[in-house]
Amino acid sequence: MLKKSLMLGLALSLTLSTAAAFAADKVSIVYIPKNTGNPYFDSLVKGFQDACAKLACDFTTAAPATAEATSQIPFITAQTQRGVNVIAISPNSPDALNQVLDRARQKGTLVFAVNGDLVGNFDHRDAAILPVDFTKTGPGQVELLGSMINYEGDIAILSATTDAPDQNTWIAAMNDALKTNPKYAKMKLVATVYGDDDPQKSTTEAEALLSKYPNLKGIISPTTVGVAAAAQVLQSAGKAATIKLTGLGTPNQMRPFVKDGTVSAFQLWSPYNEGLLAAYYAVAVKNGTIKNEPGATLDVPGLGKVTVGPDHIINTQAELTTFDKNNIDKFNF
Ligand code: RAM
Repeated sequence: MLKKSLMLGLALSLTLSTAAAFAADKVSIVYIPKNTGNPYFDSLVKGFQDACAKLACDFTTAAPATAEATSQIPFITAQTQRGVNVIAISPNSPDALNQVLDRARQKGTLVFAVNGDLVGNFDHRDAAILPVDFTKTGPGQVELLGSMINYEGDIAILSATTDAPDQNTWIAAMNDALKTNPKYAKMKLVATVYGDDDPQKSTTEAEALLSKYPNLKGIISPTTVGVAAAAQVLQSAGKAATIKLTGLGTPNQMRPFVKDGTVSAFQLWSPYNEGLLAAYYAVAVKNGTIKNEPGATLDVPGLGKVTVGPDHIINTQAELTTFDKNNIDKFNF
C-alpha cells in the first residue's frame, strides 16, 4: 500500500515537472526588458517574436514595473527555476545582477545582455547584443545638440535611472567630449537629472530644469521616455524656440514634435533588429551551429552577415540613425 502511494506520488510529480518544462526540441528564450510600459521595448519584443516564429523557438517576455537597479532580480530567479535555455536582459544595473545571473549560468542558461551591457562585469554574461558601438552615442548626441545651439550656452541632460548602464556609458562619453573637444568649449553642462524612464517623473524633471536654469539653451535626453516627456514640456511651455532639445527617441513618439517644429532632429537605431539578432544568435549557439566566440559569424535575414566582436559584443548597425522632418515618415516604430 505504502509502495503504491509512493509510486503514485512519484508519477504525479513527474507529470507536474513535465508539464512545467519546455518542449525538448525547442530553444526557450525569455527577454527581460528594463520595465513595462515603454513602447521602445515593444519593438524589441517584436523582433524576438518574429525570429521565434521562423526558428520555432519558445519565446516569453516578463519585466518589472519600474527600472530600478534590483527590480529584475526576482524575474531572473523565476526564469532560472523554470529552466529556461536563454535569458536575454536589458539590465537596470551594471553589477546588481551579477550573482543571480551567475546562478542561471551555472545551471546551463545562456545569458545575453541586450540593448545595454553589464558595464565592467562582462564575465557575468555570455554575450551582448547592442544596437551600435556605444562609444559613438554620447559624442553623436553632443554634436547634434551643438549644431542646434551654435555650440554655445548652458545645457542639461535628462537621463533614465541613476544606475542605467547604457545611459551612464553615453553620459560619461558626453562629459568627456564636452571637456576634451575644443569645438564644445563654450557649451556648459549645468545639470544631469534623472526621470527614471517614468513619463511622469521625466516630465517633472524637465519642468524643473526650465525653472531652475533660465539661461538654458539645450537639453539632451538619451532615453525614449525622457525625450518624449521633455518635448511635451517644451511644447506646452512655448519654449521650443529658445531651448533646443535632442536625444534618443522613437519616431512614433517624436513624430508630432518634429512635425510642429518642437524638435528638429533626434537619433536612435532599430530596437526590432536587436530582438531579431538576439534570437537568431541564441538559437544558433544553443543548437551548436555556431560557437559563442569573437570572430564567429552568423547570417540574419534582413541584417546580413553579423560578426561577434571583442568582448562577445555584437552590434546590429554601424551608425546611429538621425531622424528629422525629411525622413521621419519612413519609420513606424
Ligand atoms: C529607453 C530605455 C532604453 C534605451 C532607449 C534609448 O527606452 O532606457 O534602454 O536604449 O531609451
